Amino acid sequence: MTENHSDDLVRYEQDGDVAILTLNRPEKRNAISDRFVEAIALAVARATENAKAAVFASEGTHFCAGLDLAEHSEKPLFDAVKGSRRWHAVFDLIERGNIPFVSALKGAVVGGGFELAAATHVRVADTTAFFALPEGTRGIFVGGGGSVRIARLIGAARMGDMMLTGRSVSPDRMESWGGVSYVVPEGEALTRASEIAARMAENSPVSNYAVINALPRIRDMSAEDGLFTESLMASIASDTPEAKDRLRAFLEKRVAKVQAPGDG
Ligand code: 1HE
Repeated sequence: MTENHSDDLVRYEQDGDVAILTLNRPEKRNAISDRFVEAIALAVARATENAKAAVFASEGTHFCAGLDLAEHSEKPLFDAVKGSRRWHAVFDLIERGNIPFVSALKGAVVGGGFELAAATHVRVADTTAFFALPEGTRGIFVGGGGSVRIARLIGAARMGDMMLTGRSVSPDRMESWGGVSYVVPEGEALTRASEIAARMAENSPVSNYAVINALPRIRDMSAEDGLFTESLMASIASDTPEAKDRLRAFLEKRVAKVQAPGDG
């Protein structure tokens, strides 16, 4: 495992092809300040350059308490707009970048913390995780892409309920809503997320790129445009030497078949 502190707010480690990005401001429950957003941007760029998949993890008992409310409360209006647009730009590097991201969730996954998790491609929560959107309580609104990403993930009605009531949602309920894909015992989210990322890193990078970039765009298209785009993406993906090698390896029985499901 190599380690290098590009910014101590986000610790960067790499294990083979998998980068581990650890939110590292536990004394403030990993609340995201402007400097924190830039540290995430740096770490994401580094992972995208050097790794084939990445995991967002967290120091302390919580994933992330969202926007740094102390910093935000001092911001003039235009700075708040620019700040929100910066979150959008940085989270877009995660959601529609070149490699898949997995988030390992525990404790508070709140406000902007949930928005960050929603920008990753797979979410793994341990049983201590709780999800909340307390923006209504704080007199603000989501600004980190949640009205698009979280609403599409769990549905605008459920998101509206969370925002209007400020209630906390358990990992099991969030799984039934489609907001997380795996619920694991306490303390095991990072291990499971790392295993999932390692599996993703074995895929063809072009296939991963297509999943990350084509799928969400196709969802936003008409069915007719989506099907046409799918044909183009499928042809590009399968026209690579890597795809041809992988297909040959299957036909020559040199690789494992698809397995029946294990424990998920
Ligand atoms: C913070 C923040 C923060 C903690 N900004 N400083 N997010 C929220 O509304 C969630 C606010 N936080 C909480 O409800 C709780 O802190 C937690 C449930 C996450 C954790 O509780 P706990 O008991 O472990 O910690 P704590 O004692 O509340 O907090 C420890 C310190 O972190 C304390 O500072 P200290 O100087 O008194 O030690 C807190 O003030 C500080 N802290 N959370 C700033 N968020 C892009 S738009 C997104 C909009 C949003 O994200 S809205 C949701 C904001």
